[in-house]
Amino acid sequence: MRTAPAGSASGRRGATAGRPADNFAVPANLTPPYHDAQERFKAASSHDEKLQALREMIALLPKHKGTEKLFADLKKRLAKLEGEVEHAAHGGRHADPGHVKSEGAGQWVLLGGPNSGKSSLLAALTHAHPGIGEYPFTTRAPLPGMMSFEDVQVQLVDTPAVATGHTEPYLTNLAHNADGVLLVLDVTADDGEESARLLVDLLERARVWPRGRPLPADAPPFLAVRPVIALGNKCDQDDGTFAEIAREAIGRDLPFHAVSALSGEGLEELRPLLYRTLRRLRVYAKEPGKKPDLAAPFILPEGATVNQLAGRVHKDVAAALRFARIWGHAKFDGQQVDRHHVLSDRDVVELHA
Ligand SMILES: Nc1nc2c(ncn2[C@@H]2O[C@H](COP(=O)(O)OP(=O)(O)OP(=O)(O)O)[C@@H](O)[C@H]2O)c(=O)[nH]1
Ligand SMILES: [Mg+2]
Repeated sequence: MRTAPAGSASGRRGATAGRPADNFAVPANLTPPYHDAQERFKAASSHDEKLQALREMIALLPKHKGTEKLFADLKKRLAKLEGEVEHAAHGGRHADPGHVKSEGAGQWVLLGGPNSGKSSLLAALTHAHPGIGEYPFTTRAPLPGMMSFEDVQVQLVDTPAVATGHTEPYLTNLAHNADGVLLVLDVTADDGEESARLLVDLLERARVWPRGRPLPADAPPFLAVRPVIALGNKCDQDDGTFAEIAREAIGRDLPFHAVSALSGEGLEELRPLLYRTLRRLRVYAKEPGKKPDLAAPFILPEGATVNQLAGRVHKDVAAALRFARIWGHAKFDGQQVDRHHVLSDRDVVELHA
């Protein structure tokens, strides 16, 4: 084990003799972004935050002879942390609330002020049964649910409220690691503008950059460019004054949808929007001479090729693939294509190995 830099280890919480928890031997020439990531590593309160900061440190470490040992040390710590996160994900003692395993076509995290209706939306769109209450801070921990849309499932994650002095620190990680973020605003609230500002601040701390917003030249590193959609909930009670103020505060460039978890208004439009915004493809694989399993599409990113589908079916199929036949958007049914062919949503693909 490495020796710690002078003065860094003693007294630190979690440190063992001669083996500091959060300190690293420091060679010269480390850049300010590296130090910044290291500071975030030290300050991290959850496994996910630590993991993210550590990955950034590794990426930002100048690679030369003088940093070889530090590089090895960082990699070792990364492997250890990844092991711990894996353990937690499987019900280990230290389950991290900032980490919800993504399932289905993709994960949307719902963020919003107390009583904005996050849990009500989760209940209306999925089969999950979150606690719903008139009083604030009903939800104490993230809760996932699966939303059906046609033949796919999209994951929604309900979260504890975002409020001054009460925001759970792990929400930044949850937002950063999600495929998309839903900002839930209560259109009947008096403090709507303030709630919107808190959400904007949270996104900034989470380093989530709304997809479609031009990136500035001085954009901070490691931004997660993700779709962000604002929902104006409780539109059944909207008197029309709120939406404009909230849109201004949340950012006019963000898509804004009026919904009501109570009356169901806007929810049927929301399902396709959430799926389509993830930019995924549903592709049905079939074996020659057999029917495709239309109930179980493979979900691939937009732009995926026949090769990627074959890899998902089995690595041996991908290795031995000679060609494929496609039914769907292709010019004619059963058209023969090679492994580089770009797939479309709902293609049926027969793989010939
Ligand atoms: N009128 C109306 N009331 C709603 C709507 N959605 C939620 N509510 C009510 O608003 C209150 C808060 O709803 P929740 O779903 O618990 O809100 P939350 O955002 O999960 O709240 P916290 O967990 O405390 O952060 C409850 O009394 C709901 O019945 C809606 O669309 N219209
Ligand atoms: Mg709730």
